[in-house]
Amino acid sequence: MKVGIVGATGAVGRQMLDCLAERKIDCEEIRLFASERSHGTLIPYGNDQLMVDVVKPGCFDGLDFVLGAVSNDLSKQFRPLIEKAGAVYIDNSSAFRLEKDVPLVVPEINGEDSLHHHGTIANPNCSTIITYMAIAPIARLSKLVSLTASTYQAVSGAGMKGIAELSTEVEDVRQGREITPHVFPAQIAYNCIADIGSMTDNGYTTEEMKMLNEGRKIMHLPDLKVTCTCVRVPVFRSHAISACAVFEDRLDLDEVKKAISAFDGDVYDDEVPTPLMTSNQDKVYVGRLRRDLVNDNGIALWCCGDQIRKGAAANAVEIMEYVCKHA
Ligand code: 11C
Repeated sequence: MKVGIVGATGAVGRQMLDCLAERKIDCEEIRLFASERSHGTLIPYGNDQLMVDVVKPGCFDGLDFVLGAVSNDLSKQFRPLIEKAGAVYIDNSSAFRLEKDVPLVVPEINGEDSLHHHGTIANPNCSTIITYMAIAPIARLSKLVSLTASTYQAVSGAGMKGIAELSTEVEDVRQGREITPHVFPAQIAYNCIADIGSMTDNGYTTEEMKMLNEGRKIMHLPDLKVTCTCVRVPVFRSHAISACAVFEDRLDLDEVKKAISAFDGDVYDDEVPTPLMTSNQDKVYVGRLRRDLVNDNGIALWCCGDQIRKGAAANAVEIMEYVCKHA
């Protein structure tokens, strides 16, 4: 298999490369692409080092898959070149997620959808992946009707620059220096910011609307109702979500725990999962399962997952594996 990664030097791009190595994917060739600034950078891969190139005419020729970890604008530029070269593009941007002909896939939930691609497959938003990984096994017991969620999103969701901003601000606070946020809309050190993405007309942010729109598509539930509040928290890695989901039936909590434990990619944890304990691994941890006190058919839970891995890079690599295995 010949694989390319665009955006190879970012947090998600680097993790994609690590995932290829960890999962021992048999790659005959790997080509890394990034901006001019990173041209010539060497990135370790196993016992080798791979050199980062820039995207130029013909650079995708002969590749089977290209994994994308670039902005929406760059993704729109690269997609036609990748498709023309005959490679399957697995894109982590939000540019094409809601397009009818682009499957939006979490392999454990709707892997089948990836087999109906027309050249591009989209990787969902990170909080969306982690939340529905927790909800999907329950939704197999009874139809999911609605979801109310609040996210607690790590700074690395905004890439390397988000990590740098939290580190800098913590030091600035310690030294008594004035804080000037650049990446986040307010100081993130010792703070929480309920403002991720950009504001839309209905008072929800773009990030919050992904939980609704992408959730409907992944779960094949066009009428699913979702209310979401997305919050940035001063955590380096792993997003956490407090979710309350309402189902058609009143479910037995032990049955629900069993279903979550049996679901590929999930761990049910009777302790309280935290971002620290779920960082640097691909599993989604679910805990605090309890009956909703507002709606008889509601279930409340807490889940955590590494958003650079399962929320982005690992999910993309799993999509590639799924397509290879089933095509
Ligand atoms: C964040 N979830 O934590 C965002 C970043 O739709 O894939 C990813 C945005 C997306 O800031």
